[in-house]
Amino acid sequence: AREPIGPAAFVLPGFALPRAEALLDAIDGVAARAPFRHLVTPGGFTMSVALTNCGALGWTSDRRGYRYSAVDPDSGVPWPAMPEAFAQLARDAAALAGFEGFAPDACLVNRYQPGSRLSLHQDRDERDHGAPIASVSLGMPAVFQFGGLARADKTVRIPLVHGDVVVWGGVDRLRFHGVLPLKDAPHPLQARLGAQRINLTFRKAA
Ligand code: MD3
Ligand code: FE
Repeated sequence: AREPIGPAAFVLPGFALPRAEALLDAIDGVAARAPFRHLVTPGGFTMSVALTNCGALGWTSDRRGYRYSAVDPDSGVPWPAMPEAFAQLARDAAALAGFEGFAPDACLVNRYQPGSRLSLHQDRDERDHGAPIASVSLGMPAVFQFGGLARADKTVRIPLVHGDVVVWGGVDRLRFHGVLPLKDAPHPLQARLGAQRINLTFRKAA
């Protein structure tokens, strides 16, 4: 099933469910080489969301700005390769949303704990705004905020649960969005993940 949330944005409810355990195995492999960390924004705030990356490019932030980097600034070595299961899922989900041939070169892995939030922002650090972004929600539920092309535009709230995939492209690619502070709530992989939400976002950064 696919539910439109914009002219070129779709929720694919439960699309990643059959692959969730395999995705978590792969995330453990990535985090063993490039541990989750809390980045500092150019404004000097430490993000409540922890992140790591895999793929040719990884998103990072420090006092000097936001950027994509080929190496993990903490270790100086390239980010872990993108697991085949990640690339395949992103490609399959994008195709269902009408974006054939999506080949992401960057995967941000965001980790939320109760209270973690992501304030309203645009994703504009990627070179090619023509490519879509696909995101996969695992673990605790969250409420996603979806706004317009101006920060002040009204936002709608979209609940996302374990296994949901969302694809954004075209005219929806630069819409403001965020995640409300996470509430501790149970989910189907509680025994494995506990009170965490993991979000994978697949991008074409270069
Ligand atoms: C909507 N992550 O990492 S899904 C991010 O759940 C980010 O962790 C959120 O926003 C999360 O930047 C939301 C990803 C997402 C990515 C790009 C978008 C949603 C988007 C671009 C346009 C509209
Ligand atoms: Fe974003």
